[in-house]
Amino acid sequence: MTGDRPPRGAGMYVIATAGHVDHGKSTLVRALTGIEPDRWAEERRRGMTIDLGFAWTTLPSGRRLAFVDVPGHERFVTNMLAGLGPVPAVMFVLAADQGWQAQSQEHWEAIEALGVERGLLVVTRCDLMDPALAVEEARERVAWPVVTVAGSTGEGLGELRAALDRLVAGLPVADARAPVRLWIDRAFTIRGAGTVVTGTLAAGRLRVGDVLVLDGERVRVKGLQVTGEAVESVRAAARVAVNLRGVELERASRGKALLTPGGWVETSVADVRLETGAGSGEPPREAVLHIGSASVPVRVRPFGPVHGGTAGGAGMGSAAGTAHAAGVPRAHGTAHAAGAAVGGGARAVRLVLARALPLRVGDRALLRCSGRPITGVVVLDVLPPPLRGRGAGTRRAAELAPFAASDRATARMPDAATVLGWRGTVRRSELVAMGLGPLDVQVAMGHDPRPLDAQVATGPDPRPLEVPGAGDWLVDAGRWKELGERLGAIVAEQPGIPVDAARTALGLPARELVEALVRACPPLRVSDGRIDGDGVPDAVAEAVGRLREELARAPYLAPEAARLPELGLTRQAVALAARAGLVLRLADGIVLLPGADVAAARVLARLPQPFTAGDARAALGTNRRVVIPLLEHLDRLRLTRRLDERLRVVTGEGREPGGTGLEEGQP
Ligand SMILES: Nc1nc2c(ncn2[C@@H]2O[C@H](COP(=O)(O)OP(=O)(O)OP(=O)(O)O)[C@@H](O)[C@H]2O)c(=O)[nH]1
Ligand SMILES: [Mg+2]
Repeated sequence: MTGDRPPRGAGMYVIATAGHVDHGKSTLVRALTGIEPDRWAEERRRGMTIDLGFAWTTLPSGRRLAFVDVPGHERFVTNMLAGLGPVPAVMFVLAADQGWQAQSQEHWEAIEALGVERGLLVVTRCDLMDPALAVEEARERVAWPVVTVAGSTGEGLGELRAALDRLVAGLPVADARAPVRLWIDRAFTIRGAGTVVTGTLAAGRLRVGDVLVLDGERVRVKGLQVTGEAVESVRAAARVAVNLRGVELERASRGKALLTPGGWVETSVADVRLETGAGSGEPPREAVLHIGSASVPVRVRPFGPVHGGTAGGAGMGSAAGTAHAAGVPRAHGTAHAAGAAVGGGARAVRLVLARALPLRVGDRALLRCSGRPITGVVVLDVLPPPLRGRGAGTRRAAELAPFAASDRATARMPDAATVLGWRGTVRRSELVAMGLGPLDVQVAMGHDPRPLDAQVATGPDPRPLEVPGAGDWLVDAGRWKELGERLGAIVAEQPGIPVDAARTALGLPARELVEALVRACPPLRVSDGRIDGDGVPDAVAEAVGRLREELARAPYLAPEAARLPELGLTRQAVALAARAGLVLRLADGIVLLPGADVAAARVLARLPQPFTAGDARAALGTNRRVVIPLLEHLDRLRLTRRLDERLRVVTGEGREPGGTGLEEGQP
């Protein structure tokens, strides 16, 4: 069977075995594939599977099927779970002469907790006893099709192959475009080739030369094998062996994962819903989390109880579900609105992992704790907020309550809009890495044509979720509106605030978000890296009025620096008025009215050319303190030109009658 060449294009499938020790799992795999799954001498000596075994065959249809053969002994449950973790279906084996045993039960609970819904029940050793009783026992628990066989005599294997063909034909097609998370289940070295890891590729595709992430570091795929044959590329599902360039064996142990760069969040904190086994009593404080081939000790932190509500997890869920189905961004704070209880069988808890794992929203995993039944968990958030301060746990519980219904049929999952509502601000790439694809989110880039109120409207909106933001950043629409209001208040209080200062004041992560917010909030505008509103504060406008009166008779005789504050023109007021075009600031403490420069050039044009600073001072009726910076300003505007240390001329531009409408000497 090993030499079978599969027909081109036939898919490959991977399933795991399960069942009590000695019930005949490995015997069946051997009989079906011709490959010995018990790889170790110790396993063969003891007649018992200790670690995972791997074997494959071609089914009558031409489909290729690989088995991950697991140990049944209770001491090796961790190994069993490492094999079961990444597969979509199971061949559950029960000995006709032994019936339902302890690890039959434990394996079945694990299968349920991990949400593995497809499988085949194989009652074997039928040569030893009539299978009727065992079949009946199993049927009380397992709703899968049943096949009766005898692994060691070969009886019923034809029917078993046909049943396996039907099983895999009904499996969902693995998504080859998904990011790769190859949970390593074996790692070894081959002389001359270096480190090789194997795993069940459940989704995505691998190519020789690919760069992947292992333990936070980039590694390159040097070679690939699928069921013993070298290949250039492989798409899920498949059993694969990956030869890694320059990776030491210690770095590539079971439970680690090879990841598509940027495709995953590696986290050591996750908020999860407890499913099976969570119905009664307090959850354990410490347990082991099993996901993929990984098993990691975790601390379990329940959130504070939520007061004032009934056991309304499911009810909350359906109410919030309506809003989300309509694709409407949720106003900030809605999640806090209802006091839904997280008790009553529905549980959300925080897991703190002993080491970071690549997790995403919707992942199923299980918790084991000695003396307690297995608990299934579903990941709700992989970048949860730190719980700081009083009431933080209660608030978090309320946020999670709509997703904590223990009833699988009504349980909902947080989507991109939910997470955005929780966080307020999130990177689009982070949502993707969390498993909340970008497809339903279109960033409005601050150009959403609808007014802010409409952007947070609660009415049904058939368009894809449109959220404000900038670049990679998305902002919850309710938060955006609130930020716009706060920015308006900040600018009213501190007109001309630098963009970076506004970013800090608003607690925003990126400058581009502030700029987008300004664009979304007319009449706010950015100039020279500062944010202004419309006009200037009344006090500044009044001070400019007083300046105008003061300059009415002598438009070029700027008030003394000490006089400015008396007029109400503090340094800050001058800066504001200058940016708003209400005054002409020649130098520190020297302020004229706008247009005074052009008018001065016209006066100077009537002087005999060239002229001196003294000539200019007399013609303009001002003093030396003002005339020097004024002339320098005119030089910069190219209205005058300096000939030497003493002399200037008015240029052509300065002499031409301008279209400014300004009267000579009357700016
Ligand atoms: N008579 C008979 N014996 C069988 C049959 N299948 C398995 N056995 C025997 O049962 C014993 C256990 O078989 P295995 O295939 O190693 O059982 P297993 O489920 O893989 O055991 P673990 O991997 O240790 O959990 C071996 O001695 C087999 O020869 C069968 O159909 N008929
Ligand atoms: Mg075995």
